[in-house]
Amino acid sequence: MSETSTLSLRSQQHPLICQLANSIEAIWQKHLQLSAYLLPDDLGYVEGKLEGERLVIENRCYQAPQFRKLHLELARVGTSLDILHCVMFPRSEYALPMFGTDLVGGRGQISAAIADLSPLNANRTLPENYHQALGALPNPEFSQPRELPAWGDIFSPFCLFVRPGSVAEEGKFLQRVEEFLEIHCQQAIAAQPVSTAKQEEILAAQRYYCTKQQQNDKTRRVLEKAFGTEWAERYMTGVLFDY
Ligand code: BLA
Repeated sequence: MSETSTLSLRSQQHPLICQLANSIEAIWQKHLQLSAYLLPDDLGYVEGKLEGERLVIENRCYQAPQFRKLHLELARVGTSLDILHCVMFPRSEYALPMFGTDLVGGRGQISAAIADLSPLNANRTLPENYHQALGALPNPEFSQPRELPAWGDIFSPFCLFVRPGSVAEEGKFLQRVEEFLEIHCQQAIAAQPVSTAKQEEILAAQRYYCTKQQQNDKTRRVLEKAFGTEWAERYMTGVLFDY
């Protein structure tokens, strides 16, 4: 996907989506040694129809020494639904959590804003240094917290899931996600490779995380309506949450 058209979709989306997309890329570029990551076939840019409305998906994908895949996706359905999706998949050599964020909104309102650093180990707890760093952050209040779905046992106690109630709350959400990303990139570049036994555990935890995310019916439904069942399955298991 060319730089200009990704930037143009971003600039048409909800301001929080545009701001978060810019922040994610800036923080990645500041800390990580990015290189290209090739998506399967031509899934970088896709268009489909959802109930007569155009669904456009634009992907930015990189890799880095500590991450097998850094995925930032922007999507727009007609003029009514805007989506930002981002996941940082660590390489199994590093005992790092999985950063993920999803913003879903439309017609001027973000309905779902979620961000987490999700544990990737057998007992599903964050490494101690993450616990300390995240616990030391200011923890702002939000007027409309949201309930995690049943498959959400993958998320950490630091998971933030809200419907931002004002521009001020959108700003607070953005700031907290930026803090998560700063901590995560700093921890990642300081991380040392782990034993092969530990790598097996990390891989199993990454599979568990992806299997759970694949159970998100709300995401699946949007993709199925626009592109059909088979395509949606291939996209959810091969692009959004591959392992
Ligand atoms: C919710 N995700 C949603 C919703 C939609 C999508 C339409 C419902 C919004 C709402 O309830 O207000 C759709 N999300 C998409 C689509 C894509 C996408 C089509 O990313 C991609 C093309 N989802 C993630 C990641 C996380 C995540 C990385 O992709 C978390 C780290 C979470 N999305 C997530 C959760 C919900 C959600 C927890 C709420 C699900 C529910 O309430 O059942």
